[in-house]
Amino acid sequence: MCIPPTWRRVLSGLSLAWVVAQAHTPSASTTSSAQYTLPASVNEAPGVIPNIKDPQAVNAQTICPGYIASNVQKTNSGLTASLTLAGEACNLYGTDVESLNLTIEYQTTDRLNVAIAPTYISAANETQYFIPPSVAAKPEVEESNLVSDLEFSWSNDPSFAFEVTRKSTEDVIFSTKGRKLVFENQFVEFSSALPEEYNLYGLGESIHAFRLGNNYTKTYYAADDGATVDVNIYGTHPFYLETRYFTESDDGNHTLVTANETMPDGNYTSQSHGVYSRNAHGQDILLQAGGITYRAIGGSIDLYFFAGPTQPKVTTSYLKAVGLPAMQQYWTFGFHQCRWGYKSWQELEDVVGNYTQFGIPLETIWTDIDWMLRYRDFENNPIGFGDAPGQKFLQRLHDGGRHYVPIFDSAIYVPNPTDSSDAYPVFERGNDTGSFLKNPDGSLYIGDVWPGFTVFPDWLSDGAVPWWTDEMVRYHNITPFDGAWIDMSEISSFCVGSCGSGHLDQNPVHPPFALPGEPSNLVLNYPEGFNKTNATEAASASSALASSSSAYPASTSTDTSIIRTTPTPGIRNVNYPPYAINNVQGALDVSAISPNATHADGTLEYEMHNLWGHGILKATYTALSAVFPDLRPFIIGRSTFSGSGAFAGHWGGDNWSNWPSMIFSIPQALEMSLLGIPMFGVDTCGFADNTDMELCNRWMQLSAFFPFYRNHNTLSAISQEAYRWDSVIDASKSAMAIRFQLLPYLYTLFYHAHTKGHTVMRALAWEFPNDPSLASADRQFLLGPSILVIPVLEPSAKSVEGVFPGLTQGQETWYDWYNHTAVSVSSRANTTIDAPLGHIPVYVRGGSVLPLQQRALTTRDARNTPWDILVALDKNGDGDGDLYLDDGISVQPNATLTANLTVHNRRLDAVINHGGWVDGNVLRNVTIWGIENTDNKVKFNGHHVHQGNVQFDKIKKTLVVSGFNTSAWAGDRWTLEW
Ligand code: MIG
Repeated sequence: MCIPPTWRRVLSGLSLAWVVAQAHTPSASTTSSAQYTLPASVNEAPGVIPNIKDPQAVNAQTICPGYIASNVQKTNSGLTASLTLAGEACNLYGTDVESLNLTIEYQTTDRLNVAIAPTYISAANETQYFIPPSVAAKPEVEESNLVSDLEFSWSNDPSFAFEVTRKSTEDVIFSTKGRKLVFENQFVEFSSALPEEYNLYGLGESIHAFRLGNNYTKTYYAADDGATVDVNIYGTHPFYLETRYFTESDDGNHTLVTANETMPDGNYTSQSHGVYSRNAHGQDILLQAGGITYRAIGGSIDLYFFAGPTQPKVTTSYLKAVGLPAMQQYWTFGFHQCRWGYKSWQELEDVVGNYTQFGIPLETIWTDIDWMLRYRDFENNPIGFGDAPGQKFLQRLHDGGRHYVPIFDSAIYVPNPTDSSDAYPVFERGNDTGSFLKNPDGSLYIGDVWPGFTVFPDWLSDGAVPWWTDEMVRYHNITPFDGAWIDMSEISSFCVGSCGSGHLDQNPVHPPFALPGEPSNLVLNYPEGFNKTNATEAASASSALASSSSAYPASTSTDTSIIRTTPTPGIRNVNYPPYAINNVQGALDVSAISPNATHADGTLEYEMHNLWGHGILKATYTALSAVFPDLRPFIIGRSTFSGSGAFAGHWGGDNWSNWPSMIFSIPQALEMSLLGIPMFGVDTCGFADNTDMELCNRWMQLSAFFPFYRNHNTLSAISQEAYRWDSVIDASKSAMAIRFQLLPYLYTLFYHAHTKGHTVMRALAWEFPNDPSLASADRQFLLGPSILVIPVLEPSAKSVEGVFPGLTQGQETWYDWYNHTAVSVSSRANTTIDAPLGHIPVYVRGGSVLPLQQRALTTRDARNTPWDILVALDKNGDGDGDLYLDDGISVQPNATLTANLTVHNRRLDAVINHGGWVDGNVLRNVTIWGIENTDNKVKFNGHHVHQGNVQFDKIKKTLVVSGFNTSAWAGDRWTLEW
């Protein structure tokens, strides 16, 4: 987050007057002239008591009447009915809507839609009941009169309720029975029973355990907070996966079982389904022992049930409905280095040079807001980031096969009208095209972000996307960047309301808080364990912290007022809705633009808030498609919505340089996987505070197995590039060696994600669906089906505890990546694995055939290295794998190549489908793990391989065959027999 909650409280003590101060920003990009510093009070608002924490809160179920269904009509794809209020309106957190339409659609064989929306939307009470399909994909009926395993049923006893049942098993997957439907203009509540100790996943974005549990409220209100456990953070993805485990008796009856880590081996099965609630409004979703309750402050009920019955099927269907993940360019899987505080092109070039000098791969160098002139998008700071030197640097960088990605902020500076030297044409062009959000009175909505007072693009206006596109094209003409990093898109503002209105003559202003490194914010913490590994430094750091305690005075804010509102008929209170969601920022207009900011078509930000970040990603996708016709846009965005993965990747931002942040990166990545944003990774080595050698060592290794691999750091924290410590150099190189070998595999996984909705990073529970002991496992993970990673996640450790799924049940074989031998363990429970610093345990699943290439300093060079084929045999001596190749950049590649590799009966068959893509790199080795014996009569394409090219290791059970003297993918097929 920009302003950690503690600072937020602390800073609220400043005077209410506008104050003039020197800008202290240690960044070269800041003006050195006197500048107004906004008082912290600009971001203060009366508090609210979240309803779920309010002892006075009334539970709608106790007083609201529910609805009665009538006029039920069958349709080609389902049914329609009318719902009428079953009694006197309760008007608890809004005005009850008298009459609703119910629409049931069987949209595909495995997707059922249950929609409930007001019959008549009154002008006075208008709210955005429906998300326009142009804003976020709306799944539609794809076939009529189809046969589905899902069944919708309903009753009016005592009031309208419905159930969704899986016909084949008679399992009720969603039931509102006994729970009333509440539908008011500012409050929509419905609820379903769930099995005891249910296994629910998803409902991102959150920092939370992978399995969500039944004591958790997921709040959606996109917030400038990326790291706080269990609160609303950047993204809104109201989709969950539920998995139910069963035992089967001889008569075919299945009995639900409660999953836990220590349960005995047994004969289990599982079934999974998915539920997507297409509502973008602020909301709380309560996971409690009895079930799940949705409470939104507007919108309609628009539920999509996905039948599964497996996780991969659910995920595929969900992603086909909301948007399959974008295909990424090959180079984006290289290693990325970023930090807040790089001051010049020269410094970037030095960092790149250092990576080369230490032999560590580096693909992309990034800049944070430091590149901008006074934090203004699309204007380079001539000090350090001049246009011409930038062009020369980028030419050299590109020649070396490397890339450059700058940050773009979501807010646009409004120039000081009284200062002609402050002109900012980017603003003028956007304003002229009506591209910015307005106040209800039609004036510009002016908030405050890095550059000072700012406006915010209105993605519902006709002008905004063309304007944004034009600015990107213009900027790229000056500074040929390769991708876009989109920040602050929640959308954030550092003040409450249109605080800049009438104050533009004070622009630029300094934010109402101290940046890291500014006087009242000088001392940064070190990770846990630092006191052991760095005793001397730790002692001085902690005494500095102690003596600096006055830098963090207790809050002196006197605004302790609390606002509780009650509904006014016919009027919505959008800034203080009667139902207060559990927003981490308190009131809805704190640290975000106000809910009454108004879009071109009259829609309020109240309705769109959680969609703003999705809007800028779509706009940026359009913009980059114009900047780079035919190239896959590379975008990493902060705030996302269901379906954003079709346009962008995402980073787990503003985490901390501490061990818990590293631990949470795994469940967060698995969640993003499930939600269709496979291009995900977190700020490696940690963002806020200082990192240390040990944490950075472990983290550089862990992130090497995440699809998006970027080291990023906050302003003023100690440097944390991989070459800063000897041990981190070695650890990074060894983990990157594996990553680079696996690049073709990772790329192929992305191809399957993009074309079929497969996942890339995978939870153990997904790959081993019949083992309920894995339902919560989130300290280890798989990359695709074949690679298992068991990282060390705590300081001072020399070993790690891990499980090897399916091994003791005799179903799976796991091979140690480093010593090539099969793991043997005696118990299904945790095994202690040796993992000294610099070693990340990685295993290959038996049954995998992996085409590998080699580490190089860039992916461009890696793509020119020889191929090795790794065969890890399963218990039957079989295996398979595949490969997808193309130019690695084009949206519609005109040349592709696929290969299927199968092993059976001591024979590997490679079948190659040529779609015009040529890869001339040689086949160097084929390595087979888990081979019991060989008569050394190895044949390649039917011809004996020379003895000297065959190495069999009886003890390790490995066979290495070399000397092929042919390119791996040139012909139509080849075979190897042993
Ligand atoms: O917190 O641009 O998450 O990655 O370094 C302030 C400065 C704003 C938030 C992003 C972070 C970035 C920082 N930004």
